[in-house]
Amino acid sequence: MSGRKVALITGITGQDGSYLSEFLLDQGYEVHGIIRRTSTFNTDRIDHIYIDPHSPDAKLFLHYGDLTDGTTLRRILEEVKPVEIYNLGAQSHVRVSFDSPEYTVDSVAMGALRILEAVRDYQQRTGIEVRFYQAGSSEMFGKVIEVPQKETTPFYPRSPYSCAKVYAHWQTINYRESYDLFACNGILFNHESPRRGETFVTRKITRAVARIVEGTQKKLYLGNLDSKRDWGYAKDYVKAMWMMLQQEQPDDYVVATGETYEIKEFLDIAFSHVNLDWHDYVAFDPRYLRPAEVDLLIGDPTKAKQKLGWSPSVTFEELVKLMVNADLINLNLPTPDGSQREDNTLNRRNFATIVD
Ligand code: NAP
Ligand code: G4F
Repeated sequence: MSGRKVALITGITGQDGSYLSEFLLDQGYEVHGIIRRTSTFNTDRIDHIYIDPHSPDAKLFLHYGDLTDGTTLRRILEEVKPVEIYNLGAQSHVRVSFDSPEYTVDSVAMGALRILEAVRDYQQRTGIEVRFYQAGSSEMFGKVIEVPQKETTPFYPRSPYSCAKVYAHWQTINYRESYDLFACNGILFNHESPRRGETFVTRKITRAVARIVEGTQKKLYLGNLDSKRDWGYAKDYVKAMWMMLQQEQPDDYVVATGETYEIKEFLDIAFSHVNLDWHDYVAFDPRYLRPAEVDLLIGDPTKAKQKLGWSPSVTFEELVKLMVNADLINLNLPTPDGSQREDNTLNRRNFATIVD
């Protein structure tokens, strides 16, 4: 591996992209991210680490592009010359993937293929190794075949999103074996944080708790409360991505806590943290049901622990409480345990814009 520390991240404006950027900057990397052009700024999660690129201190650089636009991806690769690529970009909402299957598959499955093709050509032409991380998902396990789920558990995807992730997973292995690419799949179980998108169930709940305390929300409408998830803390999980690319050999790893909880248990902790009973607020709306559900996810992180030396640092209860606290603080409300802001994404210094 060369001594250059230059990383390229797709999906840099997402939950994981923002934590990974912070982590890589701390490790001394020059970080490049691909962002989509939007009519309003969508860079809230990275604004606090963005410095005007004219400054000699700038280490974070942004490029307009899209996973559905292969030409631009190739051009950015040629320009940036990264030694590590983290492919985190995706239409990542499972329920939405049933509404927009073609777009989901284009960005998730074809997007990964487009980058792999670009890396293959670049590496062949320049002889420079580019290490590649593919953001795989526990959703790929889908229907329960084996518990806990590990690297060898067969996939049974149950949504357009997870079918696309399975495709990207196998193409990553195919390119590793066919073209000798240093390409790794992370099979990450659900990971959450105060930066989690507001329409995923955990953040939807913690945000509602804060708004109910504030008095601006009366009810929380949810779908299926019976599914179980293995929920960890996103900050821990992005470190595992980096660890995979620092190994001598490329490989695939499950990243999980090894514990699973029902959504009802998440509700219990979140509401009781502010002395409320969720049964008084939660109502059912069939709109949030999926045509096919993933009932039980629980991962076996033994390989990641043994080979990467990775382990989760935040318990389920701590995770729920830190998310509720962050949403209370966002509304300028006191936290029950007096904790302060752990997250700095609202301390906006600049808009992270490329062309203004
Ligand atoms: P996220 O918050 O939804 O972020 C997704 C990122 O992808 C955003 O930056 C988004 O940009 C970008 N994106 C969407 N469509 C794109 C396109 N066509 N071209 C380029 N970029 C595009 O997701 P996350 O939670 O950070 O997850 C990161 C990755 O890990 C995703 O691939 C997800 O599927 C996967 N994953 C997540 C989990 C989890 O529990 N969080 C678990 C397993 C795997 P905008 O900001 O412009 O929308
Ligand atoms: O929070 P969710 O939308 O996450 P889901 O479907 O597990 O997917 C997330 O984790 C995957 C890793 O396993 C990632 F690959 C994926 O990108 C994403 O980050 O839903 C969790 C559970 C589901 O069973 C869902 O049916 O919560 C249930 N649920 C119940 N009511 C709800 C709601 N989910 C959402 N989003 N909104 C609801 O109102």
